[in-house]
Amino acid sequence: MKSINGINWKSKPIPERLIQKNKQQYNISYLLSKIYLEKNYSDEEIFITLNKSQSNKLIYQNDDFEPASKLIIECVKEKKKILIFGDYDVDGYSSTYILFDFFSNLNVDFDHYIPDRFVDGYGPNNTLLEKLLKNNNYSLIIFVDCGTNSVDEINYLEKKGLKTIIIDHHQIHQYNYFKNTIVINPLKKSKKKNYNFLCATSLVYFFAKFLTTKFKLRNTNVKKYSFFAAIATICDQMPLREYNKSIVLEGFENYNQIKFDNIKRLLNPKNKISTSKVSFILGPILNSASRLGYSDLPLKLLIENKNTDIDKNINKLLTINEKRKKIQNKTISLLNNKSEILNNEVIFIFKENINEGLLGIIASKYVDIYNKPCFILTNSKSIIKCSSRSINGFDIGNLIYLAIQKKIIIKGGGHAMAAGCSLKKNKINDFKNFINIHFNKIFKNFENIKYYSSEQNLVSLLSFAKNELQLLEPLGNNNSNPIFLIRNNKIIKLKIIKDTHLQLIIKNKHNKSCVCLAFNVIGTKLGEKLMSLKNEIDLIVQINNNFIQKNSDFNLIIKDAIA
Ligand SMILES: [Mn+2]
Repeated sequence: MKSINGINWKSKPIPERLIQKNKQQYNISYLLSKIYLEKNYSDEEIFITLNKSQSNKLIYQNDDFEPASKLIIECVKEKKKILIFGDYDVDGYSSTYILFDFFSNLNVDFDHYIPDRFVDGYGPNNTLLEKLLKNNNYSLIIFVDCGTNSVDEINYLEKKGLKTIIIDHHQIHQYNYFKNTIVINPLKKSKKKNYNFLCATSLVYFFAKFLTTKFKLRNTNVKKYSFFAAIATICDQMPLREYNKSIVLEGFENYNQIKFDNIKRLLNPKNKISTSKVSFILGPILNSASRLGYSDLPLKLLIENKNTDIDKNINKLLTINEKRKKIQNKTISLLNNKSEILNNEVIFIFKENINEGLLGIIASKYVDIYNKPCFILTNSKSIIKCSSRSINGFDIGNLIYLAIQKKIIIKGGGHAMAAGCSLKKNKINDFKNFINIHFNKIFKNFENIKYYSSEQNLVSLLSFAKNELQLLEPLGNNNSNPIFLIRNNKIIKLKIIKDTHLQLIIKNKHNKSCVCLAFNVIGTKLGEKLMSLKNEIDLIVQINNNFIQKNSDFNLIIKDAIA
């Protein structure tokens, strides 16, 4: 069944016996049972999803918590100073904030530092460390969401007699043994598969829980921290499955109970908190700061107590975000070489003098629209910087690691879905070829097959949306909103929105009608087809899950159509 977008849509064959078994065991519908099986949910995962209120039981133990806690206890006892060093994204801010808040309750002297994306770059470097150490007598540095591969920097600190704790989840390029450094990174021991996808903030959250018992702090509000673990998990594009699912569910549950205006004012309090609100509203606002050179602003907002200053920081952040959107749209229109994008399996664009802080967000925009891995490059001082985002099945964190080994790029890192690197200008073509060779190896004989869950009609979808869609939450990365096929639709009304999207009303043979949205389709084959349609058409759709959050009218999102 080839579609307008060139996809071969199929329905996943699931044994009838298994569908029936789940249906009875969990007292759920046939459709939901099938979707759980399609997504490979384990029994435990189904149980967690159906019984959300099992909070406070979340525990993660890491062998390195104990030695790391000793370093902190030593600082408290001996009145030594700590520096928290974070990353300039939601995961980094959240990790830094939790430690900041936690240390504020202890009698310990500490500072924090979020590097400037343009001046300092990602993670620590020796020049920066030298500067930070010059005026301060730090004994311990805690790196959060960075540091895993900072071998030179750790050696430098150890030589200076400092101790370090690294709390990070980035892929480890080479495991090094350090004398005075504790590395908390689940990827050190990759056997416990369940925990390989924790973001840095989740690690810090569990570490804070561990410290609470160590320091016998009864009044520390760990609840608030779980919300930060949830938003960092979502914004760092961690798979929303198994343990991460519980973390997000717990964080959202606690969000409703905590009074934390610093964050709540960024979200419309009338609507329920959801993964899409976090990834499309909260995340981009917080991340926009470092993209335009205000790396420490989100943290300033999080740690602010005075109401007037909270307002000031929020307004500043919102202004920066609007500016970011403008520059982003301008850049995208500058890069938009449609034929190059449509004719290649991997999007690879180099353009001079674009804002390097926006590379990643533009790459993820392209992945959303075209469903292809995307690499965006620009010049930065004397080198080239690249930021990339990927699709399931193409691990670009590993790809970057291989490219470093082959000396194609200078340095870089990341995880499966998002990575960054820097390279010399004369290596751009080598890098492009390297990526394409790897992509073709993995997707050899690649037939663009995708699966829809099942054929449904407007009535059955409405009932599923009302009663069961929320039993799949949190929807997002690796746990996507299910896709359905609906046949024989007529388009009875059509409207172009903001020059890029379509809003239409479809009607089936039983005269049932429904509002549909098709995003970013103007100028594409799908858009043309929908706009010129005279006959009936079979559509590939998702339920717009804003429906649950805003209680607005039921509507569908058109993803594709069968010619
Ligand atoms: Mn992270």
